[in-house]
Amino acid sequence: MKKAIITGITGQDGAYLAELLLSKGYEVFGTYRRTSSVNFWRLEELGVMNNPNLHLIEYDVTDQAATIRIVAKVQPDEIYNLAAQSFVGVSFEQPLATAHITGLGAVHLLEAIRILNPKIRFYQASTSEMFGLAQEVPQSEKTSLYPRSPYGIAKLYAHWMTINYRESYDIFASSGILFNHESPLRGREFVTRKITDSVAKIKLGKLDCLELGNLDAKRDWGFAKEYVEGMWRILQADKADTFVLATNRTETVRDFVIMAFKGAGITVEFKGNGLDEVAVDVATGKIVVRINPKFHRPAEVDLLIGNPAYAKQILGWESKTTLEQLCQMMVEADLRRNQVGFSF
Ligand code: NDP
Ligand code: GDR
Repeated sequence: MKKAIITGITGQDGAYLAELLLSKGYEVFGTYRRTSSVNFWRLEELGVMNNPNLHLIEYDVTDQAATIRIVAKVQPDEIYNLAAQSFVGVSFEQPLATAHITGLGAVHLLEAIRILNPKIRFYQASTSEMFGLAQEVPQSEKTSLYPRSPYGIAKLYAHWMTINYRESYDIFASSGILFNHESPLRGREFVTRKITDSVAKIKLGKLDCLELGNLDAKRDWGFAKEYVEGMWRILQADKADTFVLATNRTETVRDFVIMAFKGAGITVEFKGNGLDEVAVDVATGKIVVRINPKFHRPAEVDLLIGNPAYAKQILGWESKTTLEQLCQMMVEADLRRNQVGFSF
């Protein structure tokens, strides 16, 4: 039975990856942080909490000694480093905490592997945010990097350290440059889930209006459950490498808003410009979306669209769920949850 450590098991990807690895017969050691009220709602929704092969371990990725102890104790075959301060907006307010967790955290794990057992396979959760100010369209493994946030820069450091440990110490250390991937398990601060949750609340009469920032940003959005399959394939490849996982389709935040309302049976129309832009419910004339400048970022990533050809060629991985299907799945989940007062 293979053993895997997943850091950040309480997050969206951690939960889906745990479900996948358990279904493949792995013994999974998932790490979570001590907080005043830990929540495992995603693992509960996926129904894996009581799986006897799932072990939950309290751990903080900023603690090097704890990292060594956990790796020594578990003796894993694979480590998936998903732990991060992963919210771009917050990284502008907490650049140092983001650097410690999102940047240095990866190196704590790489050092543990180097010291204890260089045969352990390591996956680093790199991100399309590293492309930042896009130097090329679509972006591939060969596109040069120009991050635009403390988060993107911390991830860039972890990404290059992963490559450096691969080249310096012959460690099977791979990096997945994943474009945005969403699901009903997405955190509510991220724009897609914020939109689908608010659309559900508006539909049910629990909210009047949704406030957003930059509607022009374009993202390549895929379905998270497919992307964790890609992570697993990356660690089963013949050699360690860097892979882009993406859909190769990009849409604006504005388009996602229209799609989400449509999914709840509401037709909206955007009117006005800049900070005065609003979306109106065509049937009632009510304003259902307006701009709040507090959601604008000091520096923005305007356009992301990935080229996943290399992952398809080497891993046989490709995204299958369309954005319309994904959006519909999220709207329906949020409608169900809001009907019963679910609060995550
Ligand atoms: P989430 O924000 O949902 O999950 C992040 C996880 O990291 C949570 O379990 C969180 O714990 C944990 N964590 C945060 N700080 C620490 C710490 N100091 N020590 C240990 N664990 C910590 O992110 P996703 O699941 O969406 O993403 C997974 C990874 O992939 C992240 O590294 C993210 O940056 C990266 N990524 C995500 C993409 C996406 O579109 N989703 C795209 C590309 C990369 P807690 O629950 O306690 O907060
Ligand atoms: P992103 O995701 O920054 O791409 O990072 P997010 O959903 O936060 O933002 C996407 C785009 O939407 C714009 N936007 C808003 N964003 C949020 N969160 N809230 C709003 O109200 C809002 N209005 C407009 C943003 O400005 C941005 O352009 C995600 C995270 O999962 C990272 O961890 C991951 O690495 C990248 O995706 C790939």
